[in-house]
Amino acid sequence: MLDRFAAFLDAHQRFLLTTHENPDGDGIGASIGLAAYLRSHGKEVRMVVTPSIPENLRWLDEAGLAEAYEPEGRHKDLAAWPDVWLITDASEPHRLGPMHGAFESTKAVRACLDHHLKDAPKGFDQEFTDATASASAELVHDLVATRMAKPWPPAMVRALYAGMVADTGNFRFSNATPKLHRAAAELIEMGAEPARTFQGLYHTDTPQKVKLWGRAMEGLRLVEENRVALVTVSLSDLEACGANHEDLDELVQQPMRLKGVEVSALLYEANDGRIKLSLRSRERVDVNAVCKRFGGGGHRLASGAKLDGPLTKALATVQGALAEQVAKDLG
Ligand SMILES: [Mn+2]
Repeated sequence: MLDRFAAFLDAHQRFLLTTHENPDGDGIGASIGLAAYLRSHGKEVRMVVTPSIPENLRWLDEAGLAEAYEPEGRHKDLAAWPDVWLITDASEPHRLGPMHGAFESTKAVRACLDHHLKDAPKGFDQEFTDATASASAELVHDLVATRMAKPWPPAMVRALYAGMVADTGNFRFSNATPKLHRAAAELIEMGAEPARTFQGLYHTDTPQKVKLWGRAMEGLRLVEENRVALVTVSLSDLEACGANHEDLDELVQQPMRLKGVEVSALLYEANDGRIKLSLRSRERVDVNAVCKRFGGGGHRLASGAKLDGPLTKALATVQGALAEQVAKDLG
């Protein structure tokens, strides 16, 4: 796959690099790494991000390559610029969010570089996917490994390492393969800094967020013989802490630290008054089945849905559905 990808890159000149909406460390890391590779091969490269590069990833982009998407401003004619429009770390065009329309209209070759396990990608002229890779950054690493003399540019080294850290939870998840560790070791030899990367990616919370998590955990409820954890956050909780909805990211994972908890549920009030439900399962309970009952979905172990308010009513509904699913899956 990578030989085919390298030949494809060689054959074109102007590359627009984008990743999924609300990008993560891997999408940004893979894009910045690939941009450095393309530039070293004399290519023109732009990188456009929706809505903008997240605060905790800005240090990866010292050159200021990432342009925040401005559909009414400087990116009005974005679709006309590239020879190749490449999406990294996603293989479904709609994951571009607001950029999707422009992607559909472009005359450029539409391509993706991705490692997600999905059905065959649709909506691309060229697809480069490998579901055995732990991260898109690993794919870029493997591309560069046989095609660029070492040492590689510092920005590339930092970005690829950060992408690997981001997608393996700092080498904690089951996708942290021996091969990935070897690649990461090479990057460290070229200057990647594990401590700085971890601090940069993860230790960036605000006091407002930490207070909100404390408040949410204060209200933690354990039901079904302590196998189900329930956490709720209302708009007034957010207000009381000076926090916002972004601060809820990953909160649903928190109760999974508890021994014996099989399912964690987070319910929070959205601005429109509806209730967003987020579910995580350790391994045995099918939370996708629960979310499907409410018109939502996702994966067996991570899923979401939207319910009508108020929060207390939604909580009771969800609790009932979880009790039934737990009885079914755990007996
Ligand atoms: Mn990824």
